Amino acid sequence: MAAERQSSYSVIGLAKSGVAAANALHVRGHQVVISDLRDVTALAEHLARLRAGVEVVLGENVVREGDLVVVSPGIPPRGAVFEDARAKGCEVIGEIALFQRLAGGVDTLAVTGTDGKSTTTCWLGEMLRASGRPTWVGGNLGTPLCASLEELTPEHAVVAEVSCFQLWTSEEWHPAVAVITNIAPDHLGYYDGSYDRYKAAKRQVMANLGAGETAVLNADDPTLVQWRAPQPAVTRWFSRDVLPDDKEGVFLRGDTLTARLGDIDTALVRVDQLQVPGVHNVENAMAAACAALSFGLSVEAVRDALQSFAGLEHRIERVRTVGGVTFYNDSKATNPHAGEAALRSFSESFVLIAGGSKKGSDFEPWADLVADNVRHAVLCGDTAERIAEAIDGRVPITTTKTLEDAVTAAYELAGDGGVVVLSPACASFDQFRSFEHRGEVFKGLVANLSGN
Ligand code: UMA
Repeated sequence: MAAERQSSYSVIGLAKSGVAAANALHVRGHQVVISDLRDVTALAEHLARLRAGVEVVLGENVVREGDLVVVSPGIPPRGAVFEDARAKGCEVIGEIALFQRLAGGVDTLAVTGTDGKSTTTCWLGEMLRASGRPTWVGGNLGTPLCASLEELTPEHAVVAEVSCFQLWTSEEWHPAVAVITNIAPDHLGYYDGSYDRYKAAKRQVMANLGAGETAVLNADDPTLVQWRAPQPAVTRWFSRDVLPDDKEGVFLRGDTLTARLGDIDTALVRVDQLQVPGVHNVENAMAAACAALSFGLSVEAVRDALQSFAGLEHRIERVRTVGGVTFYNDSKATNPHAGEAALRSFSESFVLIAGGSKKGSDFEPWADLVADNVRHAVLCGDTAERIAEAIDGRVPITTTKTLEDAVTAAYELAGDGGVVVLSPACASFDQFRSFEHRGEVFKGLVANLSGN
């Protein structure tokens, strides 16, 4: 492998990816210099995780002549580093490509797309775990792939969320299964406004698939429906409609997620057996199931995980049903835009708990969705008054001082069969340390409710 032949590396960016890459190279006995434009104060948290013996340069990016250059995803394509590396004849690779060079052929399943990639990645991870396979889940959703290297055994499978930032510098990226959830203009600033370059980066996820490997694409997406994995890899599909006879994959027949592999259609689960709400989550479920079945997992393992997955923590996470009321925690909705997903996710009208600290948000478009989807709003925190103004009498409102009082009020208002969703549309700092802390407190309050 090239990474083992090369002994000297310039790692660019001293945040999560750079530190994981530098540490992985250092333990393998390579010479590493890591550099970052920021200063020691800004990088203190990352410097604390860097192994002693790695050379550090701050305030500039350093490309040493003859080095293999490893870039972090946050280095934009127009960054001076690429020019410098070209001038010095250095090869440049991204952190995920380095992972593959060092991981020695570990089975990797990759998920990219504009929306839904974190949920699909984690759901697919649950399916692998349900099959009994040791599984490591990470990548763009938080922990860089190089950080897995010290934990992986030959039995492991890795489920990787990969972003366009990671893919465009990783031409050799070669998973066994590649999923693209959907594609829409995003991050165009990074690509100097070019949607074509963004699409090309996403497409890179499946560019190296070979015999026995599979691309899983969204048949309802106008761009992706035109794409195919390179021959001889297989292309499979997921869709909200019954797939045409010439397409294999996972699709909705009525309210049942159904797999078609070969000529056989197999019912997996009904939509109401999924714990996470919303059409977007049905799509995520189908994408993950299609990837898992393509990787050879049993229908039983896929069914188990389809039914047990409770969603990502703090993102429309199902908490508990108590006294006939089901509670969801969407504490990660720290602004009105992020709060819109929850408002679109439930078929029945629900009780919303919203409000938090002030940051000058525009609540009007969000409040229109509240008016259409919420039957009672319980407001607390510094923004309660401002949100009430935006709702403007279209939904009944109860105002409380604390989250504890809000949970009690919402529980009573929801009644048997009702749904309560904490989706604040605001930051948490008026009463909590972080959105995670707010979500934990909410889950604790719900755990303490009695069913009588
Ligand atoms: N820097 C330079 N020179 C430059 C530009 C930046 O030295 O020319 C430095 C910066 O000062 C910074 C570092 O390089 O210290 C950049 O690091 P980074 O932004 O790549 O940060 P990481 O902590 O390594 O995080 C990255 C991903 N960040 C981005 O893609 C911007 C994280 O995704 C990912 O979780 C992490 O790797 C682990 O894989 C974040 C993200 O926003 C969550 N992703 C985008 C998204 O999801 O939409 C793509």
